[in-house]
Amino acid sequence: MANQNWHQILTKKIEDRSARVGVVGLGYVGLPLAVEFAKAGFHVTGIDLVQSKVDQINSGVSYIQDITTEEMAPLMKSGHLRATTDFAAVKELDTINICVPTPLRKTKDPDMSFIVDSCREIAANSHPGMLVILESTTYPGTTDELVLPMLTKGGLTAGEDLFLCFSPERVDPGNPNFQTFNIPKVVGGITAACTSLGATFYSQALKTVIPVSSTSVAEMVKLLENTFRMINIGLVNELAIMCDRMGINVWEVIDAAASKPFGFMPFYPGPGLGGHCIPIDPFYLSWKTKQAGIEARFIELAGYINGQMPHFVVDKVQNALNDHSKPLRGSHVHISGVAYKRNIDDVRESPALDIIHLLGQRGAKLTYSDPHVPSIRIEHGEPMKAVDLMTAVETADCVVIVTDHSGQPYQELVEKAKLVVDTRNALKGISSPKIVRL
Ligand code: SAJ
Repeated sequence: MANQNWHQILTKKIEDRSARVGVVGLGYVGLPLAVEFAKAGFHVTGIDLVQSKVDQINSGVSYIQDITTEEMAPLMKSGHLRATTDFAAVKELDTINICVPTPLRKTKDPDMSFIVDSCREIAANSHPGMLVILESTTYPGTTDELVLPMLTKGGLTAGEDLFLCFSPERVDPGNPNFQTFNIPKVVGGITAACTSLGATFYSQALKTVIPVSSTSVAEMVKLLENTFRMINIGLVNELAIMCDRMGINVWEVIDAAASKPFGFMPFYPGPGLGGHCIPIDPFYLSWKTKQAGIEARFIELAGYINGQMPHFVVDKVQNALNDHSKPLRGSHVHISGVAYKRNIDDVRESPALDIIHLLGQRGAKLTYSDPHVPSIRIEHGEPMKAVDLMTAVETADCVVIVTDHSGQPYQELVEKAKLVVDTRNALKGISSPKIVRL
């Protein structure tokens, strides 16, 4: 086509909803995003490598807790949402959101393979007049240094016939108050034209859009948000260790500090840092700053402290049993709750897995219960199946509350247990000589 004003053309197609929207990666970020744009009236094509996910979506079944099958069914019926494993679909798409995983390797350096593979496929099927937005959490500079060259090597020009942005995903699975539609959406482009098109795009389906001046700003926003949490959790974990040595109730300290109506935000100590965001994302930043010769010391220190918490808990269990003249070796220790945080079923990076592994290394006989997690596999260990909590409490020498799921019979647990180590203040308000608190 002659020198088209693609910005104008795409803006019009986005505003009249005729733009064909694509989402690469149909997980807890991509599927809700695809559903929001389908609900806004766009025809959306989801692209995922896993055939079973594609089949479930095309049969109107949701596998994501925040999306109901009832919500998806009409979108399938009306043809506003479909899924495929074939990247050739990109040829027909006007916009593409990349929502693929960005895991860290064991060596704490970023695994960019999912982003690279997706960009390779998109580049192979690209055409003039595309808006591409990377949403996967990554180090500042990824969009400019890695994605842009891959998408322009075929001759497209950013800001003219290719519009490239970064927009951090802020999905909080299971959050009853904030879902994709009403979580403010930050977006920054390679050029001002890219940013404005990205902002126009999100404004069609999401409640609030926050344009920023570049992709690096948008990438850094996400890392600040999650590094802020990780470091503050590290701070209160260190405070918990200090209070333990000084015989001060750290939970009472934090609750009283939280009475300050300004300039304070409570975080709580725990058995360690789990999940696929908070323990991971800050290391994207520290990896990148290291390349620039800057040591991200806060991140490294907080990572160390948070990583020590499982060991701190295991020592606490051993000392508590010792105070009851019981060696850890040979004692039955029951773990109550293994998900990485309350009321979810996700065990990724869960400190419970480390605690079970460490207790096993010291000879404890282990069982666990978790209403949301029927079975787990400990690294290099046999799979474990959940047992009934109160049955285990009857025989365990020590019960360790690692995840404080709601609706658990904590009062009865204390009455029947011989000894309880509470790492989450789940027994707040219950006093008993049997309770040892973090
Ligand atoms: N944790 C503590 N003490 C705290 C808070 C959390 O030990 O005071 C632990 C949790 O038990 C868990 C880990 O830290 O093991 C992470 O907990 P999280 O509450 O940060 O939950 P995540 O990992 O699900 O974080 C997500 C993030 N959302 C996105 O990245 C889009 C985070 O930015 C949200 O703030 C968080 O959800 C949330 O608030 O629920």
